[in-house]
Amino acid sequence: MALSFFSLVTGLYVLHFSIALILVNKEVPQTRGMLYPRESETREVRSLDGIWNFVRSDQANPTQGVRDEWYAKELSKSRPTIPMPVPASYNDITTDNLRDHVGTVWYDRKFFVPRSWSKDQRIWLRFGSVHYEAYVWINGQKVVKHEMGHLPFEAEVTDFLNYGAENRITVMCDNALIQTTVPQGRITEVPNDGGMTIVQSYTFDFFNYAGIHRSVHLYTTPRTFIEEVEVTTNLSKDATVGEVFYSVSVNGSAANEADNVLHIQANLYDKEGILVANATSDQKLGGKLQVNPVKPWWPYLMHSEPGYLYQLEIKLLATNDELLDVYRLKVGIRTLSWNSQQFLINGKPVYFRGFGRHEDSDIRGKGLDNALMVRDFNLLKWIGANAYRTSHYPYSEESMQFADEHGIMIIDECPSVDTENFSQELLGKHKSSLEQLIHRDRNHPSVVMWSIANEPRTGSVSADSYFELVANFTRSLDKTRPITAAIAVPNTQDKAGRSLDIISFNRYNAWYSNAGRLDMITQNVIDEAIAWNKRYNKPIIMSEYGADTLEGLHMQPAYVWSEEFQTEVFSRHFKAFDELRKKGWFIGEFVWNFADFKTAQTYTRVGGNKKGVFTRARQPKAAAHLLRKRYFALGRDLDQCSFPDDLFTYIADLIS
Ligand code: BDP
Repeated sequence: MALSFFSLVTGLYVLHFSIALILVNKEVPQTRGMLYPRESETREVRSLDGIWNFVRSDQANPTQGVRDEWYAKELSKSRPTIPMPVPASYNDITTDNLRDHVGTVWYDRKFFVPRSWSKDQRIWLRFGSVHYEAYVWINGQKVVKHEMGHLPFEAEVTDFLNYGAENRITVMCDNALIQTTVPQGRITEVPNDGGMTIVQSYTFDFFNYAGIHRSVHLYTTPRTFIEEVEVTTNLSKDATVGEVFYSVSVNGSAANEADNVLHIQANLYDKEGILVANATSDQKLGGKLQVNPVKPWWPYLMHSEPGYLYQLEIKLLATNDELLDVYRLKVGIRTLSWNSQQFLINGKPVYFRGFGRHEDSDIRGKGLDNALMVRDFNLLKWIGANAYRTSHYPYSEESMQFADEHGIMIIDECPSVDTENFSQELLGKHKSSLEQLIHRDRNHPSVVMWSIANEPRTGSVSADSYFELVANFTRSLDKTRPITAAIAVPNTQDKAGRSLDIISFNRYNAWYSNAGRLDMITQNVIDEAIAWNKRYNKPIIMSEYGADTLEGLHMQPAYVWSEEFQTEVFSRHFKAFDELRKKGWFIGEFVWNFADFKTAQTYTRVGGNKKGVFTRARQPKAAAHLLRKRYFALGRDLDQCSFPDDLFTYIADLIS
């Protein structure tokens, strides 16, 4: 009996084993709207963050809540609820084993909608991210379904709300990962002490945190409103004149009236709020603004005023100049270019010195946390990093805005990690994840590269056409940024590199290979980077290297897991990087990882992955001080930045 019951459950999470050798390029749905919710004279924003009510479904019966229509009334009427913070992962909040729950969970809360909102406007409900799949009801009516963690989605709820009255929002979230989700996982049915249970497994090395991870907003727009704004920028050769090209899409009935010719008034303000350029759009609602003299957007430590942002004000006007809508966004004016040797920003070659990171912290898991975000940026700047990769999924919109402001360059990665079993269905979802990512992040000056996967199994035959299709699709959406992927298969076996613009490789010398052998790092790194470059004739980045390190464990001579060992591993890599830098095509070094983070339970992980330069509580390990000296030394050598006063501790008069 139990067996057939569980077979039914696993059947719901059908396992796909299709080894599709012929992959066809099919269209993926295009994202609409989803401008970050901002208040203006025509828009209001309200947060639904706070404590919600929460119910976990019976693992063996994940669809019961849908069948029994738990969304039709308050959740507490169907099941006992517990309080659950939003935003946060739900996994580490309770004292029982919610952590390892597989399948669906439910959230609900009530909220008030003022009477004033009923007047001639539209109301939108927007989620910053729910991992992995979400179904949303308002007052018992289904309003939106979305698949894919770490990316926003929204729905118009104007006709679902009670105005001047209380409303209820219900969310069902499913964390199950199968072979056709992004990322992939497997659900299996295994015996346990009580009979049978279902188990979620995955190969990627971070905990599959789930829940309502980012903020939930209600916001208003006018009936006819600015739905999309796309911005690209350019600089004159001498970098004195800047150009901002904007294109706007409008949604609403006024846009369809033949005698109403809508137009855009675009105003650009500098940091002091002074108007530096303005223009009226053409009939396609696009146009160009010219800024002379311009202050370009520069990365941190590459310029004395990094992260310079202008404010672009977009005003939507009717024929009679009636103001219909206003939306404002920050714009950084910069150019990107690349060739077989270099990656350049504003015409200047870039050498990346950064990190692979995770959105991860104690208790909240992957939940948005402003305190953590600001602390992390303070540490990035303290250590002299100029870049990070959003390994292995899109990070919060708030952190993207913060990176813009602080001049931190981002390699923006979609949620495809350890990609394998290349099927047509997976290809569609993978492309959709990139479409959603690019739609969300295309206007950020901090985003300088798209990463289309981390450690995909690119040795297999079908990886060849699969990654060609993914890369071409990405290029069709954005030609202004190069494409990379962090590859771990040996270069002789790789089949994806030919489709990329920049090759990133991950390798753990003295850790996963030749563990403990500090004398087997430098030459291996040099040889491998050269081999990648020889094979593809493209710029090369080392996107991951590192060693697990238990804070406070000291051993001399260095021994695996000790702080001395991590420091030595870094130093041996630095030697290799300096050799490689002389070759001209080696353009960056990214430590794995910025901070310790949680993983699935395995005997290789003591409380999680400990390769952080910072602890999970964001305090430096010994190697952080070494890395800081290197990143600032590189900054001074390459970008003429100055040293912070406390970079070198006084030792003696004899040493300078
Ligand atoms: C790499 C993965 C990364 C892991 C790291 C490690 O890209 O996600 O956390 O190895 O094992 O292969 O520390």
